[in-house]
Amino acid sequence: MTSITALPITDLAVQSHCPYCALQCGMLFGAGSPDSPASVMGDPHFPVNNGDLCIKGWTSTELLRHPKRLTSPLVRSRGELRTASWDAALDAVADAIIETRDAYGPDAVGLFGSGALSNEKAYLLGKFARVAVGTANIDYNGRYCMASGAAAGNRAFGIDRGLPFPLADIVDAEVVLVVGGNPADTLPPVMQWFDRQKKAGGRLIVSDPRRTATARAADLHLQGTPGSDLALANGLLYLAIEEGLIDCQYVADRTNGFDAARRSALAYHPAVVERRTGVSEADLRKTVRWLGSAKSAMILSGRGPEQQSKGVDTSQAYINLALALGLPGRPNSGWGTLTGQGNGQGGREHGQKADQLPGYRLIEVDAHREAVARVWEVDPASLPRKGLSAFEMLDSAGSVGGVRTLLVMGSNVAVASPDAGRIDQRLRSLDHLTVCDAFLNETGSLANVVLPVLQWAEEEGTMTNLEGRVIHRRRVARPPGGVRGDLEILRALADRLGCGPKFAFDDARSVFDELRRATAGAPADYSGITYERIDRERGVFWPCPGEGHPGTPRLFADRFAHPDGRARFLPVADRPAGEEPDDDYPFFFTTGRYKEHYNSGAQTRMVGPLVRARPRPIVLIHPTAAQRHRIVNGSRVTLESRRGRIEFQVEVTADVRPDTLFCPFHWGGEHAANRLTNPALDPISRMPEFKLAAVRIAAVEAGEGDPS
Ligand SMILES: Nc1nc2c(c(=O)[nH]1)N[C@H]1C(S)=C(S)[C@@H](COP(=O)(O)OP(=O)(O)OC[C@H]3O[C@@H](n4cnc5c(=O)[nH]c(N)nc54)[C@H](O)[C@@H]3O)O[C@H]1N2
Ligand SMILES: Nc1nc2c(c(=O)[nH]1)N[C@H]1C(S)=C(S)[C@@H](COP(=O)(O)OP(=O)(O)OC[C@H]3O[C@@H](n4cnc5c(=O)[nH]c(N)nc54)[C@H](O)[C@@H]3O)O[C@H]1N2
Ligand code: SF4
Ligand SMILES: [Mo]
Repeated sequence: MTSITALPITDLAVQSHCPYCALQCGMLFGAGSPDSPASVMGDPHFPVNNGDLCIKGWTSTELLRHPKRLTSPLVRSRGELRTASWDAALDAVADAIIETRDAYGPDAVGLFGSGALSNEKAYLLGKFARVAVGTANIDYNGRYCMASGAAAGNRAFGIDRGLPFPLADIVDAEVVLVVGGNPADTLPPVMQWFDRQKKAGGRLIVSDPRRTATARAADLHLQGTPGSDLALANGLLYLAIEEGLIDCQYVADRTNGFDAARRSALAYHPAVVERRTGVSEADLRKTVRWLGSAKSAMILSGRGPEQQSKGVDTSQAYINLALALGLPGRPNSGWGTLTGQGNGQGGREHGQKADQLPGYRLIEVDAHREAVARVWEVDPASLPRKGLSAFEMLDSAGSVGGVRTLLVMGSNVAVASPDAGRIDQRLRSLDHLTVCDAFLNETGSLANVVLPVLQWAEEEGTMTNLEGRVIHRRRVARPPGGVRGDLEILRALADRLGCGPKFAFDDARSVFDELRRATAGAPADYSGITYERIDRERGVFWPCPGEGHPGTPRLFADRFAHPDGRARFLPVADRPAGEEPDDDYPFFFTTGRYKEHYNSGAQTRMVGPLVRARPRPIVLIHPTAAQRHRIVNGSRVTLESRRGRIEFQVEVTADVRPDTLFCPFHWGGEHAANRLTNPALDPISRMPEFKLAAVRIAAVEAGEGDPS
């Protein structure tokens, strides 16, 4: 097994990047056996992490030669998954696609992609759906992740690049407000930038219903009720107006629509907002004064305000505030959303989203269809239209008019989806399910065919980090025999579907060359980016419309991306969540992450040190609520929502609000937090409401003592 303590890295060390989150920390891999690098350390020269890694990064090489690694395709026969040859497995997948297409039409074939996929894979999966299968139904797990922040960015600024500036700009921001993000656990090396900001005299404000590690590092913690973020932001705009903090010149020169936003904010008197959010008027005033009187200030959003059925409007409410204070485009200032997955940014640009074509083009816009059809050498009319969003596609599975054959690449949908009990049933009712993964996760266990794939360190490709910086993942380890890359799998399937020539790529670089052509002139323009440039420049920021173009680390200094160059205010009103606590289900239930585990846990639940540090999910409950239910540290409670019931161990802590229970979603089956969550969807982004469901404590049992 790979050592987790860094061995000396020699001159032979190879630069690459972490398999997990959107920081894409630079790593140096030490020479080991030809099969697997002996050690890994943070790359001190990569300007995002500067040598830091989190515990997931340190331990990531354990995944490479893991005993549970799949090394042969699996095909279900007589009820069981059994090893099979690649030809047999690929034939089975292609036959299922063809049979479904013949019987029900192409839209009955669904494809589910991922923000874990490289740009090349996301691009090719999107092309595979539209050209080889001909289905409208392709979507991906970014719909569960960045869809609300992204939609708000597009609406307000005309472009969606999560951060419109490099992370290093944080250092010189006088004030930073982090809304519903917990980077101390979810992007740990980012904290170096906040530490430096603080040393330079800056202030940090965190809004979170939990007292998180990030909130502890803050100068001010706004511990509002789950789902009250929209009211909070409108309340801050009200106070900014009342306190004369609006940047009138900026509003006049660079924006549209302020009057309507101003009028709608006037309903958010501080007394009303204090009652709605639980945040005191004094703290609201302090927040707006700090933000409004600083020379530079940032509002950074995490999944807290975004994973709500009003996630887009909530994000817009914070953008309205940022615009009213004149922040976007000013140095060390602006609004941004902290992207989550390794390629959460690039993954939402290159066409694996139901409404999208490469380069952030839109599938419903004729000129965009024509541009991409030209590169693909197909008739624009042959391209399908917009398909179903992630949850809606899964929920349609097996039903009349729904998806009947599904291929999943890079997501553990059985664990990560809201109302996971229902999705489990839907997946079981499919005619055929294929999962491409390096491990047999909960979704793969339900599949008809599992195709074992290369892992991140065994193949090359590009990823786009949370700053919009396109980076190069190198091949640093030799794969075990028997596995194939996702690109090779798509090519083999396209061959079987009679589309081989359009997918005849020998490697990631040749796919990237086509991606560059397909994005030329588009919002997310990669045409000037090459592997060589990325290596030379330690990443290139899009848009980069030509090889002579320097790339764009900072957006909005002179203009926004709408045709008139202006940003848009929109009036947004608070509304109830899909489900609010009531007499039957009196608690808010909200979900999030541990530092030691990643998303559905499919990868990190197999890494020894991570499992030892966090063997199971634990529900946080406030002492007052605990006392009422005779709960002590270590008790086991059964939580019930309208959709399911789950038993958890508890930790009693004043870190969480008395009306709120918190639990991570990194486990499946009987530990799946998502058995309780509510699939109410945002009307614009189709983002599910992961951050708030109503639950009750149905039973309490004595447990094994203090869980911590
Ligand atoms: N260790 C680790 N790191 C990760 C990941 C991981 O799984 N584990 N996943 C990666 C991915 S894909 C993502 S998207 C990012 C996510 O990164 P974050 O957004 O930082 O992560 P979350 O923990 O989902 O949510 C952030 C906070 O929102 C709070 N919250 C809950 N409900 C509300 C609410 O109604 N309002 C507000 N204001 N806050 C609320 C939670 O208490 C939580 O602390 O992390 C990335 N990094
Ligand atoms: N309750 C609740 N639910 C949530 C969230 C929440 O905050 N609360 N957050 C949501 C968010 S933000 C996200 S991003 C999702 C994430 O949840 P998932 O979509 O399940 O993502 P992962 O757990 O990262 O699963 C990735 C899978 O893809 C595989 N994989 C990684 N790289 C590749 C590759 O290159 N090719 C292939 N074929 N496979 C690969 C891994 O082995 C793993 O099995 O969960 C969402 N669900
Ligand atoms: S912060 Fe993210 S990219 Fe960096 S080491 Fe940790 S998981 Fe990997
Ligand atoms: Mo995410």
